[in-house]
Amino acid sequence: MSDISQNTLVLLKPDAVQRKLCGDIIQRFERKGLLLSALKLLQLTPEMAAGHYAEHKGKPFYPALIEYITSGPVVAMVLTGSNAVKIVRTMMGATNPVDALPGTIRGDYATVMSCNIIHGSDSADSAAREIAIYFTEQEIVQYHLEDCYE
Ligand code: RTP
Ligand code: MG
Repeated sequence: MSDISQNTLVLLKPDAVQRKLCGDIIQRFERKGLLLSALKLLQLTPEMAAGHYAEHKGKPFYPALIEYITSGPVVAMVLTGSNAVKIVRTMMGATNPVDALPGTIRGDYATVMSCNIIHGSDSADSAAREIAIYFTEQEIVQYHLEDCYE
């Protein structure tokens, strides 16, 4: 697997904000070694939610998914690092929290698929598409760690 740095889009879903889990989840990613390149709290419009979840339009769970993701503010961030897409997906755990292992974010904090705490891009192509929904190019700050903090 390539060591080339990637960006990935993470959303802390409305239940993460309501349950005050944002700091804890961000800390997990920082401790892992991923860099925060962009961060904001926002309320998704139905249009933004439909763009984000376009691949699921028409599926039985789609209306509930849009209602859930627009039910309150979310925290959106761009995380950067080697293999960031795969690393974030591994740290998130399985989509259905019933199958998510302890130690993963969904495994530790969620019980049902309809409120599963976190979204992470599932590929580099998805990441590029999703990042553009939430952030302008100017809002993404690419930087290097000073030698003493590497
Ligand atoms: P996400 O996009 O939110 O990061 O989740 P994911 O990749 O792990 O799962 P995905 O298949 O993309 O599904 C998006 C969200 O839709 C809900 N879902 N419900 N059968 C169902 O009832 C069902 N399948 C998916 C989940 O909330 C999932 O996170
Ligand atoms: Mg997905």
